[in-house]
Amino acid sequence: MSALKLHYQLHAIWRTEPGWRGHLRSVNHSDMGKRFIVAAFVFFAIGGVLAMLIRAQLATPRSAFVGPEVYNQLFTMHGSIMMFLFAIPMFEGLTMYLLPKMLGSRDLALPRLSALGWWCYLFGGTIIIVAMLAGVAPDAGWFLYPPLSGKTYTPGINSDVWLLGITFVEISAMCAAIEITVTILKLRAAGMSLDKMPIFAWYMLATAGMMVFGFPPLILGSILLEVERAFGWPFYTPELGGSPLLWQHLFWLFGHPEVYIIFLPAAGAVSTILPVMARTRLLAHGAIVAAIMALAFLSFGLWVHHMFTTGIPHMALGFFSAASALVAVPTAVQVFAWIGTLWQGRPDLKLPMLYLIGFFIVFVIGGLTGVMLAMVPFDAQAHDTAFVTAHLHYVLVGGFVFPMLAAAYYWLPHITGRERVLQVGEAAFWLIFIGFNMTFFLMHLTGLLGMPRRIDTYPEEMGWTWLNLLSSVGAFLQAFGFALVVIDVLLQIRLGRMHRRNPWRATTLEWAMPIPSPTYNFASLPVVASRDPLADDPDLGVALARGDGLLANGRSGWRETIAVDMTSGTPEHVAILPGNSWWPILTAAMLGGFFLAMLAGLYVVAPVFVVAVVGLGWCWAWSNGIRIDVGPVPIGNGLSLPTSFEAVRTTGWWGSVFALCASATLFTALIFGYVFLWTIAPNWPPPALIAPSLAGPLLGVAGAAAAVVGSRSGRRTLGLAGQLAIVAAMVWLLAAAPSPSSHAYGATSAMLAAYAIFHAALAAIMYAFLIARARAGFHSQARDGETRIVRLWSDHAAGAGIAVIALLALPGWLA
Ligand SMILES: [Cu+2]
Repeated sequence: MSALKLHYQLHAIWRTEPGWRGHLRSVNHSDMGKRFIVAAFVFFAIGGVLAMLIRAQLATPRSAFVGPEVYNQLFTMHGSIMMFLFAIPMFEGLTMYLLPKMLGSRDLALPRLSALGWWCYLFGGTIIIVAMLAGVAPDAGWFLYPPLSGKTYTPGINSDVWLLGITFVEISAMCAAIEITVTILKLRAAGMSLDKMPIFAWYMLATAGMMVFGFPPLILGSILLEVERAFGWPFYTPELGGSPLLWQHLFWLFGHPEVYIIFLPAAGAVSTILPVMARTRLLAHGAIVAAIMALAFLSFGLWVHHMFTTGIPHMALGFFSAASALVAVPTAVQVFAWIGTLWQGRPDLKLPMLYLIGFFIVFVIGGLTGVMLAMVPFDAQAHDTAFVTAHLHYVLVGGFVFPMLAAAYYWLPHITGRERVLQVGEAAFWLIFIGFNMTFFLMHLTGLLGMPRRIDTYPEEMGWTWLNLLSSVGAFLQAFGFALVVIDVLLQIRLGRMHRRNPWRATTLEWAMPIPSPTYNFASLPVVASRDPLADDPDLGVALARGDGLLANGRSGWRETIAVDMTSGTPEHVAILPGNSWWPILTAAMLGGFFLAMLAGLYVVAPVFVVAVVGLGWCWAWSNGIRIDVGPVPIGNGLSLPTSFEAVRTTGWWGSVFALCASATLFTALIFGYVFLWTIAPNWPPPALIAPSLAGPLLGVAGAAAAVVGSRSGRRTLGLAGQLAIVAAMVWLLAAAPSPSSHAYGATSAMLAAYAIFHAALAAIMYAFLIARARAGFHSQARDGETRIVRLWSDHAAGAGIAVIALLALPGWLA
């Protein structure tokens, strides 16, 4: 087959339809990646305008530019937008675009999930921005501490906008986390064992893993606070057995890992770009991988350093202070490896390199002030002052924005297929670099002089006037710099000369394709033998386009790519990926309807949207699968592999594993909340404990046993009945419980039961689905992937049911 004929065949299979239809239905990873990047940049610009308004207000003492109400909304929205609508989606976008290309795959593992994530992000972000324009933006600070964010002090819908809007957006973060993890583990080039994987993939594996375990505590905390605000369940109200400190724990259980969730992808870009700029290989690859894993692990043990001043025990202070200082070690390992890489290479001062130098300087200063704040006595002085604001910006702008600008200039030729024109980017760099340091270096001093963060104005006697004015001037310099970056990028897109392949002479696979890239990435898939495939064979891209690699065909109109064994990279099966679809956008729209109904207080309408989501999910799942056995198919090189229809562990199975990991983390955080309130909160134990008769718990245990047996013996009806029995047992337990609004005990008990009911009901629906699918001929001896997936969900629901029964019934029985 000629290269051109192959191109036409693959293009017909992978293309995005023209016009609006294509926009709404596309699931292609390059489309999704570019959309995330553009939208995240738009939100960045909005957040930046808010920052300019903040600096305008603070430029002079006793300023009346904006009033305190507006000011509260400004800083809350600036922080929330930059964290949730800019930073995370920006690296998600970059990763979605790059990852399959770097790994030698044709798409992400679960393309429709990334499309769902995209629409949830777009709709959720829009809700938040519209609320801001309507003047009801969140105004309790980006970490939304109760009681300030509770009903008493924020009676309007401001906090609800945050809780519901951000949770909606978090769905996209969870989709991305699962998507990225499964893609890295399963959809790599043949021969790409873990040790031959590009360093960027290691960073993203750690990041996505951290998201799976880091986001659920925040999602739980938000659900609890929203339920408290909507229905008066007192999770955070001390008079009724709650505690506002529970929110701080749940928030920072997410919030500290979040810093590394943002930093690690940026560091991944640094580790990828730096060796190319220095014309050498990355030094100490193994040590960096170890440092990444250490950071991912350690960052979950640090959250209490955000709470040093809340009166926690001395032992805990010592432990968390030491742990906070300890993260400097793996960070330093990376910094020294980067310095060593520069040392052994011959660095080229191209524009991405300039931004990397900016990153080094700013990020190292941020790290050093971090070590200062890890010391409890210093933190007690600097807590809630502008010093902390300065530290945070050095870490996040240094550790994220500078590397992302380097990444933008490095990979832009890949996206546009064009060269830069003029030298606008260099001027932009100097404006941003000087402006940034002017704004935030001085803010350290303002903070040490005692200026608290988040105050809307100050009298001139405090002596903060000049520092604040200079900070504001610096902020406007930065804004000009970012405007120039936009102009530079637009010039490149409009006027740049077309590039040939691989302009930087890089060695990773994303450059082994024509640029801009075709929708299917590789006309045939590479077999790799080292970490630098393009160093081994600089003409690899041409060979792949000719069809010399694997899967050089357009079989059955299927979107095919190779799935490998996780560790060795040996080809395992041919993953058949789903094509363009209406289901993601429709599901996201119904989810949006649910969140809007909650926001409007239409609690009767909200369940209608839940039913719609379940119905759409059913149709979505129904649209997959096949009714005949196809057996192994040839992939080239004389090899044959089964398709994912007949594979043992599909990407869908792995996706379910990680989705359940996230859910189990949420469940663990909920149990933590239950135990935390029981032991720490005032007004415990509650007036009365649940003391059910034996029948309810026995019914639940019997149901769990039936579910486990049913899923293993292929008796789907037994599994279905078992799950329904768990639901019934939970209702039985709740009937014996005190009212949820009377005491935090009743409220947490009801939440635990709700978790078990949710999972048991979901598993029951899945069994019903399996029964219908088997009747319709989608299952056979070989094609039982769906049964395996349902077994995972069913086992989890059974386990959660038994855990909840123990947690609710035992205290009453033992008392
Ligand atoms: Cu922290």
